[in-house]
Amino acid sequence: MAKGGIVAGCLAPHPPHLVYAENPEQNEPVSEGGWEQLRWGYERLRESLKDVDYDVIVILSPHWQTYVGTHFIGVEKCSSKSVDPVFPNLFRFNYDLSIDVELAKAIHDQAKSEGMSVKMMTNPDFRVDYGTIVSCHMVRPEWDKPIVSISSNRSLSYYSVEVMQEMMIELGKSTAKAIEESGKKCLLIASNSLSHRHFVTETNPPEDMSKEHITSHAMHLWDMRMIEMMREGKSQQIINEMPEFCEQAIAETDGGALTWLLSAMGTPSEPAILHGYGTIIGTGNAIIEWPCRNWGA
Ligand code: 2X7
Ligand code: FE2
Repeated sequence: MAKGGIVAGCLAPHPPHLVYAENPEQNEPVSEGGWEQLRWGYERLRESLKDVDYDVIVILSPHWQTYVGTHFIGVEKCSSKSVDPVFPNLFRFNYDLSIDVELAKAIHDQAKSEGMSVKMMTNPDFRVDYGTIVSCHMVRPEWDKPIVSISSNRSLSYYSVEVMQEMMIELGKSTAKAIEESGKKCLLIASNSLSHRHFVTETNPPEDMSKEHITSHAMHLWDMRMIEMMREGKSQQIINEMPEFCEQAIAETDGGALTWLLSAMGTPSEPAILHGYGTIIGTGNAIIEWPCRNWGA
């Protein structure tokens, strides 16, 4: 069997506002648009991936939070309505998706053999988190690929960003090894915003773009610093600076998704492609692609 591999890694943020603004048939609320810079960024990412052949999307979302180890969805079909607990006015989305349980189990088993605490989630009524759904929808609205859904182990809450990073680096290596042995071509998604300080009141209508901006200059500077490092291929420096970034920018990278992604790609020194940047209720969001398929073996 030919070796599997990662065709691309993506940083693909999940504020439900993006799906709300797109008005897909699966989402109940109706909008007049909004957040176009980010939605055009997703358009550019989709264009970049349109001729890329892959079998499965592997995604880690900070909104599926598990406190004892990392969990993987282990049921083949998930279908229900996902309602954002904070923004039920924007996101009530009917989803119907397939899970690649075989690959999920392979990553689980590999991580377990490395001593990690892991669990297959087999509850057939499990409600898939909105982070996973929004990022997958924005990257591949056709919903024609199975996914592997990985939880965010909140080791940060018990320990520190440093411990979270150690665990995500290991999970990334286990993910890469299991993918290689599976023979499958995979698209990896880290589903998170960058700076995450947000406004606490909503405008009327929510898509009033005259009110949208970053919450502070400090948050802007952190976001630009992280993006520049990604564009310059400085993955190791990103990992080194992650504790300060998480603390000072209240960054959503605290869920471990970006560290996991960088580790799975081998902490690349190749430059990433920035497809778009924009704010959503004051948080910073970048759509970034690492085109691993072009890097050679
Ligand atoms: O989950 C989110 C987020 N990360 C950022 C902004 C707004 C809403 O939801
Ligand atoms: Fe979020």
